Amino acid sequence: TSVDSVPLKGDFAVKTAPIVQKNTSKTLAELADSWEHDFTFAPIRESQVSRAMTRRYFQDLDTYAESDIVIVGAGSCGLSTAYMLGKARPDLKIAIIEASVSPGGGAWLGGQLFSAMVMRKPADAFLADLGIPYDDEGDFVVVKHAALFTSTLLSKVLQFPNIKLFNATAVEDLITRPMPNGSVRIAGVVTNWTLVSMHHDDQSCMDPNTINAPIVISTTGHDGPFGAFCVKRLVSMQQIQKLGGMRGLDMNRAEDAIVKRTREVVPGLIVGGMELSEVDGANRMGPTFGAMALSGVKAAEEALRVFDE
Ligand code: AHZ
Repeated sequence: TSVDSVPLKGDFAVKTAPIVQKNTSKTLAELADSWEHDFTFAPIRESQVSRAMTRRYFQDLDTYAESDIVIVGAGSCGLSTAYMLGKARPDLKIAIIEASVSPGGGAWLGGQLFSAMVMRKPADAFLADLGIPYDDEGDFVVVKHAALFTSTLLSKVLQFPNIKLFNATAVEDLITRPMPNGSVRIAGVVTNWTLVSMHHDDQSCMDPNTINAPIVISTTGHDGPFGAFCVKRLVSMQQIQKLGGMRGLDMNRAEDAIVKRTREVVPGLIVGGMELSEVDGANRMGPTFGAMALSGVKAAEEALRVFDE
């Protein structure tokens, strides 16, 4: 018998007894009078905090293990896609997998280290739908801070009850099913904690998790440490021959091309945003974000076509 076990036995009953929560909610005005007098936080036991988080997370893992749509990457395109899907179909289960701790990808600044975000028309329609204010400069509009765009979009996406963001989680592989013609259809994703994904070379036995879904939408950005993940995997599994490779910067050509080419690249896998530039050899656009928003709108439409069929 360990030294701890004796007191623990009696204690255990007390610790597991349900803690009755008193409704201690106050208005901020009532709080203002209390700082010097009776101010105190409502009581809590440490285990309640752990359980409040882990119970929900594991419930979400269970719920979203079978999803309707998985979005890979929560940058400007992935979040725009999620917003459109969440609005259109509250009945679908949508999981977003984001490798970084912080969702938003490259859309926290407008480009370089500057704050303002430029969107060419007609992408102002997306801002209007979100209720984000902007300066109208004729052919383009300017949001005063890219973070205003990203935080507004993110807050709306996170409020949809049928969307779950799993951040700090990387897509490590794709689930496939054979097709009669010898190719494959994408049928979900293989995931792992990003910190685990980063340590496969020096730790063993860190097998991944999975999410089954009939539609995966990949918006992992152009090639980089994490970018273009799904399309690079399509090449290594011989589902597309090679990548076109993102071309140099040409704002006019790039934005039109990304929106027009947003599509199901192989059965079950829709690609949007800058990941597409790697598939098709499209130009980059630099710091203009209209194509990311409208590629997201189009990716959502492509996905919904499958469910509406
Ligand atoms: O962390 C990545 C980022 O948040 C995430 N991601 C990448 N690989 C992943 C993986 N699993 C999970 N294997 C992954 N998440 O995907 C997100 C991509 O966001 P982004 O902002 O890089 O891409 P985007 O296509 O939404 O927006 C591109 C914005 C650009 S790049 C550009 C240029 O270079 O010219 N111009 C614009 C407007």
